[in-house]
Amino acid sequence: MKKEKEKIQEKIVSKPVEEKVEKPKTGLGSKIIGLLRRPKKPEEVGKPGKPEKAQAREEIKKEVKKEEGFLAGILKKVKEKILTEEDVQRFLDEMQTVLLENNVALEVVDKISEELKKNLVGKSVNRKNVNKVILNALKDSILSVLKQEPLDIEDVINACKSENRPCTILLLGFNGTGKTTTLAKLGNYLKKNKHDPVFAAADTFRAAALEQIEIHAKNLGVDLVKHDYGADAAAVVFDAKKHAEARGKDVVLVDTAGRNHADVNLMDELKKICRVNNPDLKILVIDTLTGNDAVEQAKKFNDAVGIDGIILAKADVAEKAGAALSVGYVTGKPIIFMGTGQGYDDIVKFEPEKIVEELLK
Ligand SMILES: Nc1nc2c(ncn2[C@@H]2O[C@H](COP(=O)(O)OP(=O)(O)OP(=O)(O)O)[C@@H](O)[C@H]2O)c(=O)[nH]1
Ligand SMILES: [Mg+2]
Repeated sequence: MKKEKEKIQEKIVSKPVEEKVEKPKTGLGSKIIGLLRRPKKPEEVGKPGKPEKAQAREEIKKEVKKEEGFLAGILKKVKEKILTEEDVQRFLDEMQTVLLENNVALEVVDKISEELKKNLVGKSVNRKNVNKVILNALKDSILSVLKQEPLDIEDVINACKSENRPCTILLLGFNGTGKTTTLAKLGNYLKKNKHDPVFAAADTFRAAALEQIEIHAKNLGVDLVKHDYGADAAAVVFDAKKHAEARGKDVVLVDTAGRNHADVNLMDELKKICRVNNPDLKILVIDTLTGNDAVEQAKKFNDAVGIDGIILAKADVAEKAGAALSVGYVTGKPIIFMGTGQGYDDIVKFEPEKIVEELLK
């Protein structure tokens, strides 16, 4: 009798998590959720009869009919399952591929996998809830890589105010990521929140950069401090700070030239701007459309000047945001805003919980 019972238990324990086969959908969320369903093995396909769960239950009932005491215990085993390393690994293998296909950085994929294993292996779950349990654990692990120490720029501005000095916020990053547009959006956002910013035109390098920021300053009714093309960018910021002090402005928003992190001269110029002016916040603007290079950019700019936060521009047009979403984790610095269009109001606070819901819906 004992042998019989053992055989039945083996059958139950080796039973697959889920038998349903679903048509693949598109998108990161549905792809990952799709992974929660294991397709049938070829030898299982086409087998006639009842679903395995019902079949197993019937067999148990037959075998232990007269032993009512055992029935409850065995049925519990039918309902519950201990997630093994193998169960979790099977899901992880495929999930990792989906994340990598969406440009999520390898170290972030490793971190998510490690968290998932830690939270799931050995966990006893009701078979009906296996998918839900894995999905919730996945949400938690993605959230843990998206969430860094929060940063509210208004808190920093107010802290400077209490010291009776303007707050200097510098935007920096690779060529064309969206720095100047983001600066204009921040100016608009701060004005709406009762601040009084001044713009510093510290991109004295790229053709038409001065005219571009001049238009934004005029449109928004914000003071602009500028020198000529080729002027020392550090001196522009210095003058803008003086201007803010003299006029009682509480924020200096600094536009810097786009630069390749591998260009030593331009990186030296950025270091000089920071050394001379000691900005209160150095914010890296990342183009969400950038692929894996976004992670490299974030690391290099952070190593060079020590960034405080990140803004993801062009989030409205990015399909594979995995790399951009990885930059917070690889630098340990928070993503604070996302650019969602080309208009002045197209900027939203970065809320990791919302992003995770969006990714996995
Ligand atoms: N769709 C969309 N486009 C954006 C966003 N932010 C910036 N852009 C566009 O991206 C392009 C480059 O923006 P800029 O602000 O000039 O970028 P930059 O980093 O200042 O460029 P350089 O100064 O040349 O390094 C422009 O066409 C902007 O309109 C955004 O959030 N969404
Ligand atoms: Mg610019």
